[in-house]
Amino acid sequence: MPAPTRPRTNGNGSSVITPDTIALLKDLERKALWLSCWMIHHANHLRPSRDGLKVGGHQASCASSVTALTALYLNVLGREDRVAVKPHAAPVFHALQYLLGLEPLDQMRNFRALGGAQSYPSRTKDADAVDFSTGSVGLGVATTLFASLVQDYVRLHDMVPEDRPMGRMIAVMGDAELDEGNVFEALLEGWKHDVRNLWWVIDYNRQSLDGVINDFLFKKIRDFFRTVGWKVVILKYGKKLEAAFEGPAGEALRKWIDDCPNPLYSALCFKGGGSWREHLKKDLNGTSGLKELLDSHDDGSLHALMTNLAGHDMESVLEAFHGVKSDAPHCFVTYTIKGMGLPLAGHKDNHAGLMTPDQMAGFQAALGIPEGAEWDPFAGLASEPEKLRHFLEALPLAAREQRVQPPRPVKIETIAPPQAEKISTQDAFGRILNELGKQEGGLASRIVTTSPDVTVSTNLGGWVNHKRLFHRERKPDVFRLEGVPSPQRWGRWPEGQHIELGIAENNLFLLLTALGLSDRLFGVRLLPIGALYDPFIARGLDALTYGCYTDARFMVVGTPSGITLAPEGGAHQSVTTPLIGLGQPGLAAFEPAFADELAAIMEWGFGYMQAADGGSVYLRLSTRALPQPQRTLTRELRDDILAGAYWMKPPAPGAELAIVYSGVVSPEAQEAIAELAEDIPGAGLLAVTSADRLHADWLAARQGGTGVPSRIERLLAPLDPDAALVTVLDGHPATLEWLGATGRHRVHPLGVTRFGQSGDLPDLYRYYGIDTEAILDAAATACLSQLRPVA
Ligand SMILES: Cc1ncc(C[n+]2csc(CCOP(=O)(O)OP(=O)(O)O)c2C)c(N)n1
Ligand SMILES: [Mg+2]
Repeated sequence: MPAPTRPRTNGNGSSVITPDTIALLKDLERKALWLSCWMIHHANHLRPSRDGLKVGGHQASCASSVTALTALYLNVLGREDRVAVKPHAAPVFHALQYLLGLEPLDQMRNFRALGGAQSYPSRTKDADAVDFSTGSVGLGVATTLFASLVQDYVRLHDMVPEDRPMGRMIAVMGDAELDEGNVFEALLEGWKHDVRNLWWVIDYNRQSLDGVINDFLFKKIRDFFRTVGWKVVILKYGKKLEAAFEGPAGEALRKWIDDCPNPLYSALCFKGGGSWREHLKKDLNGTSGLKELLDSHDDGSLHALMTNLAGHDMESVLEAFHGVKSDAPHCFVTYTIKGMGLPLAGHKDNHAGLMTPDQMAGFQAALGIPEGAEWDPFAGLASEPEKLRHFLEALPLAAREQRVQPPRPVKIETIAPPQAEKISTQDAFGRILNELGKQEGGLASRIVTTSPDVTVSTNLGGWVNHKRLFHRERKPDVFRLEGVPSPQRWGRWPEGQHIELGIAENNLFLLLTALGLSDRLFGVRLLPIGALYDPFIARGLDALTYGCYTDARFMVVGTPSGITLAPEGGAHQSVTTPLIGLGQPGLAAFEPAFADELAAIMEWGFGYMQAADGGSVYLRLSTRALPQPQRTLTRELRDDILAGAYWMKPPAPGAELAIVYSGVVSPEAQEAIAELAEDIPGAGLLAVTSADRLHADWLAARQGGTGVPSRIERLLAPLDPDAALVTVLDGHPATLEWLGATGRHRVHPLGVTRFGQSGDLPDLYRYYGIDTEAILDAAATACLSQLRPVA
């Protein structure tokens, strides 16, 4: 489906790049630079410090991308475009939002203070229009790629009006972000999925945090991007330098700059006019026309000429952006200088460098900003304030209405558990989705699944057979056409509802992030489900954290999990994922044992993913088939399952022992409680479906200080106050140990604390001490220690 073409006009419908427009943009670029530096200066030097800590901020990083960001926000962007702003240029973003009238002054005054503008752009915490959070470098960048895939998805599924122009998903990124492997993982995946409408603007200042980077990086960048089908636009020299290259010494000058090592160029940028002259005189001695060139420039104008890189040349940047003629992904390598225009320019240590109060005063004087007018949007600019105001008000981004209309909630139908006497939670998950896959419209039409090359082995095969793989192009299942028997039907088409990824788990979580933000990016509610082997959550953990941080809503299914994966061995067995579930903000973690619990949790989860105060959901599942309790969930039991725990065998009042289990070790716990029936008939068996929800509820009750007991306290109330708890799960015991802190109960924790290994279940459960015998031993120890007099 061709994207509607984008008019090359601004909000007034007039031509975009007139000399008048450029003059206004240059003025506003200066103002954005000033405001970003002032914001940082104010936070560090003028706001009283109560703790003596350095506040920080990155003036040099801001200076290097101010031209590109000004060009984008104040000229190029339309209302459908979405941008990930380089983390350390957050102040420029805030300044531009302020100029657009979208950010109150208070936010800038409180930069890096509680409730103020955030250090790095944050969707959830900033008051203005952040599209993609950034901070952990590389992740926001790659998310724009997946957002472009999601944009294609919602369009090809006819979920957005056909006449809505396609937005461009844009990352303005630091050059060192290309050191992050996740960026290349994403590039390859983007190539497979033929992503469109994607721009990455690389702030090629050739500096990272610690120093100056390799001279020939740009060649590698160019080659990488071309290899995966991107158009690469290199913006190297500005208009002044281009003009100088036309002169008699032009060729020699161009060659000198081209050959100039990055460290030397950076050092000269820092040192300024006289040092350029010295080097050029020495290195280009005898070049005809050089003397005239040097004589016609004083030190200041020679410095301006030699630092006239295209990334700081508004005209060149605008030409490049407006010169894009297709929806092919574009990479702009914009040559810049870190700290351009500031006394920090080019210095290798400038990343966290701050201008001194004297330097700021000099900068303020040079810009003609009167004292007291530091926050004024137009003070010191050449253009008339009225003209600037009018220009800004007419921009598409300045309009007050929301750029995205929130979608209506998707109604969640009842999810029935699969009927089986014995079934694993992974199998139940597959069957639930298989049933959903038979349905059209409603909930089923909003579910999108994805998996990093483990679709079949996590049991998504049935769903995919119904819904097929998503791809922009229709591609038949060749095995099927050739009559090769396979239970999998893997045709790809634009209507498909499963996005198959390569193995990289970072990509899984970033795609889930983009899918899980679709309501806020594109006004379309999707209910994404991602499945992967539980241990490999750790491989994509920063991306999972990023997704949660940015409040994307998805369901992640970690399966299989734990040492229950027995013969597969230690490299595939997860130990600490329950602790991730417990500790990760924005993620409600569950470890059900039975199919009916899973169905209830999934049904609830689809609602939680849409609730204003909801979040994402993590299900830790297993391939071990367990005998199922023959029961119909009462409303009360269902509520208990969702809240995190229920008594599978209620304790007698005053009972001195309870066994508490989570997940797949349910049979062992049940067996142990049955064996104890004679000796300790009152002992209870507590099934924990979500240590995370229980814990959160307990913390809230404690911290709320209302005196109302938490759910776990209410559940444990029938026990003797000194009762012992034997806790057990196929995962790290700390997941349940905290139960001992809720009262006086003594906890005897069982679980896995070492890497797993191959074996069968009896051997492994014995070896790691989570079998029935281990539970009974722990119960015996608990009861014995109870008899001992307290010292
Ligand atoms: C994942 C991650 N690792 C490390 C950092 C710390 N860090 C912040 S900025 C930076 C260097 C960034 O250099 P570049 O991307 O080139 O930005 P610029 O030069 O434009 O400031 C580093 C290492 C981080 N923010 N995220
Ligand atoms: Mg850099």
